[in-house]
Parts: sequence; structure tokens; C-alpha cells
Amino acid sequence: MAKAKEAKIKKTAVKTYHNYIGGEWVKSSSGEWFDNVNPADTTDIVGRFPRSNEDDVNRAVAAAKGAAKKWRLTPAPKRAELLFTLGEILRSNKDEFTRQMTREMGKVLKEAGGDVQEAIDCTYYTAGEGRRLHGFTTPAEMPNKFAMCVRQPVGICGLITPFNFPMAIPSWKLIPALVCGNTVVIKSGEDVPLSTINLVKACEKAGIPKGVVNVVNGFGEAGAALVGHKDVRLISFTGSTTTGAMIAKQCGRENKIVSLEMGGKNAIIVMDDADIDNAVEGSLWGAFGTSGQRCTASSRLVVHKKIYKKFCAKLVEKVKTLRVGNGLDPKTEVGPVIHEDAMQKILGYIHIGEKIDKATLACGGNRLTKGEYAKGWFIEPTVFTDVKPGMRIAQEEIFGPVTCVIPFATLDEAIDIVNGVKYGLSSAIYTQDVNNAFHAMQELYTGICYVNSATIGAEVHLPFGGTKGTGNGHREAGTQVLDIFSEWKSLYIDYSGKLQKAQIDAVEI
Ligand code: UN1
Repeated sequence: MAKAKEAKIKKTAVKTYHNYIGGEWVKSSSGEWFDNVNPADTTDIVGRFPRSNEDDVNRAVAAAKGAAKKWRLTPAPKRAELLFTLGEILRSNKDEFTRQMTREMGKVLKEAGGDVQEAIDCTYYTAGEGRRLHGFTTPAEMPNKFAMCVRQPVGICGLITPFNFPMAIPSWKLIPALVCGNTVVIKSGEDVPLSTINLVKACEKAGIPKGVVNVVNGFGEAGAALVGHKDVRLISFTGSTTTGAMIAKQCGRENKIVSLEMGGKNAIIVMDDADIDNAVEGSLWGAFGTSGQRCTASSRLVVHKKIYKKFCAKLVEKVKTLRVGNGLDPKTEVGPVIHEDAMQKILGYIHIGEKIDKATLACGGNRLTKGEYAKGWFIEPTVFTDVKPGMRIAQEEIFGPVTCVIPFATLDEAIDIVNGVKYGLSSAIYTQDVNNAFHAMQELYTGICYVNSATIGAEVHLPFGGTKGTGNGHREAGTQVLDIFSEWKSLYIDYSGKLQKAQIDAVEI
């Protein structure tokens, strides 16, 4: 009896959160919940969230459908005004949202702050589109006829978001969807639902009308119901290549618009004329920032033979000094990985690197379990050297604090190595030679390319996305994202007062 009571008290001490459907905060229809756990300390339950199923998704889509017409007919500059208010709210809550993000996701405070900042930047930048959303006019081929085209919203958008950028990535999808006049249902990342709730509470506070933004929390069953719903016109997904491929198939069958942002196996080329210290700093940041859990992480370092030994020595020396720990401690440089399965997968790749690929494990390679690490998912920052481009650790996305150093002899060989993977998100080159830099910019087949900087750090006003296995040709961010969340409508206005047949009637000159 006493035990049961104790359990009950403990249970009520955990804060519960809800789905947001039609402007109401509601439980899941099944009454089931799941816990959001701090990956640095799994005894710390951040919150309890509704485990949603098809019923919940149906309700959320119905709410989005109910709100669609009014929102679509609200003038874009007015929609944008609410988004500017949203930007203000995010800005004034940045510190709180940052701490909560670190607690649920593990990334260090500075990076969580950057994540919230990216959502703020995206909100302000994209809200500006409310007064642009440019179409164009063009001469018609017949006299007394006017031609132009405008963007129209696509309808109800399903947004499925990952764990690694808990507020930035939802904002990349949500804000352009809204400014274009769509209504949305978000299926939040199951490991980081609180940051989405924070974003959506801010939307509520900003006065975005009921039903325009809806959130269902939960797992794949909720995501699948959203993808399969007949009223959802568009799915925007960021996550694993396997899930993305499944979504693409289903959307293809039902002729839905689908934008996919998936894996990466990004590389930095370090030329023999590079500033080595700068390249080492960039590599550290690119490989181990967010514990390597970025689609853009620098998981391959392709280094010129002439400086290979020196570079590896400097890199390994620095990596050994990185402070691993709870992201809430401001001294921590590398936080935990997101959950046990992710940790096992990463350790599995380290095993493959050592035992099957037979690369040299230059540092790291272990799970940390003692003392402050005992309750979380921590892995030592790991560097493999003497890596050959075809090895599995140099080909497959590891999504953890592991990088591979690959030697090369000529720039063209390095470019082939960088391009020789199934992904094409981000690439970089460190060189002081302008000719090398431009040659690499031209030949590296990736959606993003950096010179004298690592493969991470994209800004919200430039297009974000990748080639080949990374995506399906769309770009988020920038103004290019508007091409995902709106469709073109061409308008022809004939004021000649008679039938004029394009391509057929002769025009007198
Ligand atoms: C991701 O890698 O999953 O460019 C997103 C960056 C961030 C966004 C990364 N602004 O590193």
C-alpha cells in the first residue's frame, strides 16, 4: 500500500504535457503516455507526453482542415505579423527553451542556444516573406491579354521532425508552411517533444488562430497515420534514410507532395597549403559538435598526404582534451548521445572500424560509464586514422562522435573521395589557394559547400539540403523553401473581348 502510494506521488511529480488540437491541449484518445528522458541522466524524466494513434491524428487533421480556409484567406502580411510576434516570444524565452532543450536532447547549452536562435532567425526571416511571396508578370503572346503567376498554399501539411535540432528543424518547416497560408499537423520527434511544445505554445501566445497549428506527440504509428491521411497534401520529413524511403513510397502512391531531408556522410578536405590549426579546430567542431548527431557532421576528414601525420597528431591531441559530460554543465564540450539504441549503433560502428575495416583507432572508442557518466549515454570522442574511402565507417552514416581521417595525394582524388558516397549534403575544403577553392566548389556534388570552415553552420537565409541519397531535390530555408510549401498558379486575363487562341491565331504586327 505504502509502495503504491509512493509510486503515485512519484508519478504525479512528473510534469505532463498534451497534444494541441484545434486550439485545445488534449490527452491522447488511448490515454497512453510516454516519458521524455534526459539522455545525460536517465533517472531525470523531463516530462510525460501523450502517445498518439490514428484517432488523434484524424482529429488533428480535421482541425487543420477546419481552419484552412480562413487562414488561407488571411492576407499574407497579416499572417506574417503573427509570426513576427512569435519571433519576439521565442526571443524572450530563449534561455528557458535552451535549458529545456539541453535537458531533453543532451546537446550542450551553447549549442541548444544556437538551436533556439536558429528558430528565431528562421521566424523573422521567413515572416518577411509575408510582404514578398513574389510571383511574376510576363507579357502574354496575344494582344490585350495579361499573364502572371502567384503562389498558392498547398493545403494541409504534415511535418515530421527529428531529435537533433529540436526547435530549429520544426521551425524550418512550420514557419514557411504558415506564411504560405497552409495549416499544419506536426508529429514531434519522440525524444524531444518538449521543444516542439514550447514552439507551439509560443504560436498560441502569438495569436495564431485555433486549428492552424496542431501537434500530436508519439512514435511511428502517429507518423504513419499522418502520412497515410487522405486530407494531408504534403509531408515534410527530416530523419533517417530508411523512414524517408518508406514515406516517399507511400506519398508517391497517393500523389502527395513530399520533401525529404535525410542522411549525410560529409567530408572536409584539408589541402597541404591549409592553415592546419584552423583546419583542426574546424574538424573538432564539425565532427564532435552535437556529439556528431548532425546531418551535416564532419564524419570524414580527407587530408593531404604531406600533412597527414602532423594533422592527425594535432587532431588526436585536441580530441583527447574534449570535456564529455552533461550538457547542462557549461564546461561540457561534448554531451551524451540521444538514447541507448543510438549508443549501441555507434559502438557497433566503432567495432566495425576496428575489427572489420581494420582502421587504426587513434583515440576514444569506448562508452563512458563511471561516476558522472553512469546514468547516461556517453561515448568518448573517437578518431579513426588510416581509413580507406571504401571502408564501411567511411561510407555509412554513424551519427555519433566518430570521425575518420583519410589520406589523399591530389585534389581531384580528394574530390572523388568526397563524392564517392551515397549522400550529398555538405562538404568543405581548407586551402589558401583560390584556384583549389573554386575547383572544389565546382566539383563537389553536395547541396552545401564551405571554404575554410567545417561542414556545419548553415544559415537560415540560404537553401539547405543535399544531393543524391540526402534528399529528393527540395531545399529548406532561404526563399527556396517556399517552393515546397506553395504551388504555382498561372493566371491569364484576356481583356480583348473576343476569343483569342494561343498558339493558333495569327497576331497582326
Ligand atoms: C542538421 O545537420 O541536421 O548547419 C541540421 C548546421 C545547422 C543545422 C544542421 N544550422 O549545422
